Amino acid sequence: MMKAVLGFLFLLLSQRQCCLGCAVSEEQRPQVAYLLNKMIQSATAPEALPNPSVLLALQLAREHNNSTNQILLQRIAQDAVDRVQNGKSFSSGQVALYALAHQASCSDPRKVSAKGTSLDLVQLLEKKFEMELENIKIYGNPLSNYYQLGLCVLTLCQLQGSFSLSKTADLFIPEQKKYYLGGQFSVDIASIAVLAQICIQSTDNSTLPEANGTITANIQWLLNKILEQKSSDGVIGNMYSTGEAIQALSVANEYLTPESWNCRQTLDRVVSEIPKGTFDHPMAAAQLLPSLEDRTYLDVSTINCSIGKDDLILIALPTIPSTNHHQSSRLITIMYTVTDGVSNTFTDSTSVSVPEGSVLFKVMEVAQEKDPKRFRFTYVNSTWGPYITSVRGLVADNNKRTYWQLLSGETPLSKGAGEYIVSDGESMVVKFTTY
Ligand code: B12
Ligand SMILES: *[C@@H]1O[C@H](CO)[C@@H](O)[C@H](O)[C@H]1NC(C)=O
Ligand SMILES: *[C@@H]1O[C@H](CO)[C@@H](O)[C@H](O)[C@H]1NC(C)=O
Ligand SMILES: *[C@@H]1O[C@H](CO)[C@@H](O)[C@H](O)[C@H]1NC(C)=O
Ligand SMILES: *[C@@H]1O[C@H](CO)[C@@H](O)[C@H](O)[C@H]1NC(C)=O
Ligand SMILES: *[C@@H]1O[C@H](CO)[C@@H](O)[C@H](O)[C@H]1NC(C)=O
Ligand SMILES: *[C@@H]1O[C@H](CO)[C@@H](O)[C@H](O)[C@H]1NC(C)=O
Repeated sequence: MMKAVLGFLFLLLSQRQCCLGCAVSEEQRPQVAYLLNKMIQSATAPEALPNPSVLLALQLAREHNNSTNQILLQRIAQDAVDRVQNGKSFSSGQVALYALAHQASCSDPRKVSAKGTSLDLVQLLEKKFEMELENIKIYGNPLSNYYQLGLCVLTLCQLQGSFSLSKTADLFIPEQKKYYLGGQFSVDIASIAVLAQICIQSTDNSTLPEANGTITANIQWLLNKILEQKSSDGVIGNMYSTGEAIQALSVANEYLTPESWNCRQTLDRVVSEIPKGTFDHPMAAAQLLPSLEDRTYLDVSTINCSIGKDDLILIALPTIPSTNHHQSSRLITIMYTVTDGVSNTFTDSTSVSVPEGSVLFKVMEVAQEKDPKRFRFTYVNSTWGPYITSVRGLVADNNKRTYWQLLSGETPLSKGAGEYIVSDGESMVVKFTTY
């Protein structure tokens, strides 16, 4: 009897260790503060873009600076109203993140007010989600991508928006074009899809058995695929998908066996990268942070708004010297190539000199200046930095699943053009590709 009870307790404890997620240790706390600091610094800079992912992360953190978050909240409220009023682009996933950030800040996403008007972000999201489903029905592809569809469902589920459960169950049924980008399984997309569907299973008791069975099978498949992407050192996918993967695995406890994943190993691995500057980009920090705090995007609806009311929790912010590369005056030489890998209409190369420590974007600018005809390009400023939209007039098109891929030799970069630091003699390639 006693043995059975002990056995049961042991099982409970070991399960807790296994999959319920894990938070950073006391010794690792300074690394969390370092990331919070990075996010706050960049988000409050005058030229910063309004960034709901950063606000969401700051609100999910254990320590806040309420006045900072209040400023950031106002900025995204204003930006949401501005985008709607002036018909600016506002994708489904963006609307979802803006709504989540409001909810996490204890501000009603159904009553977002700025400039004297009030906006219902949940209703807008319902509409955006419908448009995505409509596009899939007609063209077979969403307007955005399945990462954003996951964000839509995750958000509607938590904010009690309305959406069709059976359609949603079918939406996430495994298919190559949903979860793969350029032949590579996307841990990011899969993780958000898991979070969305776990949300449905844990909040909706009216799901029909058939839809519920589909959702269970979807989740199981996704989790297996995510775990297949785990390297022996604990990284899941790449460094930038690991935070979201931790979130997904943490909420999927019931689907996992204790030996399927070692949360501590994965967490220690990503934390060890923080002092190297790997997560200095505010988006990288924002997507990792919830996992360090043993929180997930599904905790948004349970945030206690009474805590952090009056700047009571302040952050002690030690600055860890980061391995920031400084530009020097020494010039280095890069071989720069732009190529149309879809229709093979052109391949042009040039040798470019830039100061040591420059990013790829700088190489592209110098080449453009030298020979605008061949090397002109356009980009948009996204929260991840400059996103290359066209080179030599050839424009990336989501409907045709084309994009401008960045490579070093033949290896795709895991960072954008604004962040990737080039080395002397390196061969940089910007290639029109399908994903
Ligand atoms: C879908 C996606 C793509 C699609 C985007 C088009 C589409 N169909 O929507 C495609 C496949 C084209 C793509 C391309 C790239 N991507 Co991408 N992408 C994603 C993904 C899975 C979701 C983005 C999204 O919709 N977010 C939600 C919406 C609401 O936010 P958003 O800011 O409006 O989203 C837009 C931008 O994020 C932009 N975008 C997508 N990827 C990237 C990468 C960079 C560096 C920038 C500046 C912008 C950008 O496209 C989104 C849709 O318009 C993220 C995963 C993640 N964790 O964020 C990776 C992710 C952002 N991508 C990444 C990378 C590295 C790239 C590439 C640089 C890869 C390469 N070697 O070429 C290129 C960008 C090159 C360029 N032209 O500048 C990394 C960025 C890591 C980092 N530290 O910078 C991520 C985090 C994936 C990962 N785990 O490594 N991507
Ligand atoms: C909190 O934020 C406010 C406004 O951004 C700033 O003035 C203040 O110094 C911050 N406090 C701490 C402890 O960081
Ligand atoms: C759906 O399936 C899950 C997992 O199999 C189960 O725990 C849950 O109770 C089911 N929900 C409903 C409403 O049937
Ligand atoms: C389902 O949830 C609703 C509201 O959350 C509750 O009123 C109802 O009793 C629940 N039904 C079942 C069968 O648990
Ligand atoms: C929220 O926090 C306040 C202050 O700590 C506490 O009094 C209250 O009970 C909490 N509410 C919930 C729902 O946990
Ligand atoms: C900040 O504090 C105020 C009360 O002073 C509270 O109403 C609000 O929800 C808090 N905001 C955030 C973003 O935490
Ligand atoms: C992107 O932002 C930078 C710096 O904030 C600005 O100089 C540049 O003009 C912007 N580019 C575009 C295409 O909006």
